[in-house]
Amino acid sequence: MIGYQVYVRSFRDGNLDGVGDFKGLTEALGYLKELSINLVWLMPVFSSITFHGYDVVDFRRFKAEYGTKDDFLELLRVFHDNGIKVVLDFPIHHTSILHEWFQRALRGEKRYRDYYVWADEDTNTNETRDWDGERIWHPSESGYYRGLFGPFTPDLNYANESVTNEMKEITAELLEMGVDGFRFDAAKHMRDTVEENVAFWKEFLDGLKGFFIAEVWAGPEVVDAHGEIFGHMLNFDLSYCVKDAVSREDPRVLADSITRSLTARRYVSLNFTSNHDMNRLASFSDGMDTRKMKLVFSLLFTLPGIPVIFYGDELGMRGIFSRPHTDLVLDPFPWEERMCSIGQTFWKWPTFNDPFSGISVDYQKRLEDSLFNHVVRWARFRGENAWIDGAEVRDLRIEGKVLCYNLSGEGRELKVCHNFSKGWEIVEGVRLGPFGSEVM
Ligand code: ACG
Ligand code: CA
Repeated sequence: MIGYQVYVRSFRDGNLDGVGDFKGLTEALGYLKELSINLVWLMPVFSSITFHGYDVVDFRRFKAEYGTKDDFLELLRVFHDNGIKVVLDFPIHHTSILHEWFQRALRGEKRYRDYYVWADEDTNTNETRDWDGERIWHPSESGYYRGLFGPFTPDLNYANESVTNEMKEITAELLEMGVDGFRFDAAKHMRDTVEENVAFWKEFLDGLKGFFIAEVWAGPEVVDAHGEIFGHMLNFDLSYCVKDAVSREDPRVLADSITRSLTARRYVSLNFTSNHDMNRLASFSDGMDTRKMKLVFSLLFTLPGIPVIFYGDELGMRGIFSRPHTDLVLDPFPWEERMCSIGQTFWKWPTFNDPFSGISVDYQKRLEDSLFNHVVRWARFRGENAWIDGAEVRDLRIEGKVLCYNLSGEGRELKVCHNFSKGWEIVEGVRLGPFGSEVM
């Protein structure tokens, strides 16, 4: 399988208003097929007032500018007819302060007050997040409420069965509608301890059938603890290390990560190029040149799990992550150099990827050795070798700057070598060009 993470607003426009939408995305089918994509993850599409959509106002409505429910159903129909699964980003850990439930809570309605988490006498309202020191408790006219991701997104109270049941119902409705599954946002934060959190999800997903991915941004141990329940886990460790290794021209960092995060697992690992919470692939560290980006793709397409492309990384779109301006990694996707053709989105001026940057789809398709064509070739290889998803990595070995390993599964076996250096290398009788890869 090959996955593609789409930010709908920036991807493709279907009604000439410059804002990406369901219709545009449906029309991009041909493009996705060129990349052999069979899993599409849509960043939040529910009604919300922000550009990112992680603060949902109504889980039963789509963002108006993305289209109607019928447009969405048509998208599902077309993608399903073409063997593509559609997975929705599902930020159910919190809601927007504008969600009706929170508004009613603020008005003092007991039922809805219990939908959220309020401070009592024992609460330390100066408590901060362990990873960046931001405050967790926020004042309101009716007391302090918990909002792990800030004051605009109060946390839902999953200790309250009514909340769990209501969210389960919404989840079931979406599956019923034809959605294939979800990327559960902030999945590690539903409960205080890892054990409780795992138990929560076990119960929540009980009886629901779908393609479930968890965003548990943590080290392999915590990811593993959740693995069996979801079946698919975003692999932050590997996704970071693959870029770090290529960037430093040293395969050891990656070899360690493969051993740590990709060997003998009871779930499928999602190995992504980058995502909306970090610098884009092309802007990793001090920036990656095309040859290095190519190697990252060659690696991701020859490792077990599911490679996931963050829209535009296949073009080498740049983007430096910064909070709160998280749109800096969400530039409009450049279909052609002028960025002014049918389907082009232009809801904002691109921050890093101006018109005529030489990265558009149209431009790169004409260049035989472009990054895009490189990705298409490897994607085709991977499409023809789907068994690699569940393969095992054997005999991981490093010789100088070359990493070799064997992949085995379903009675098949391949030997793969990757060169992390600028020069030519000959290892195990294989001749490898600068940052080149060979599969035997
Ligand atoms: C998700 C979405 C994100 C979204 C929200 C909220 C959650 O992808 O776009 O924000 O709906 C934490 C959470 C994640 C969260 C990110 C943004 N992502 O766990 O669920 O924050 C450490 C912490 C992680 C932390 C990460 C952030 O442990 O928990 O993620 O830092 O940088 C090694 C370690 C690992 C460590 C990393 C990095 O890998 O193993 O533990 O992670 O190093 O140091 C959106 C918007 C926001 C808005 C919000 C409402 O983007 O602006 O405020 O919605
Ligand atoms: Ca539009």
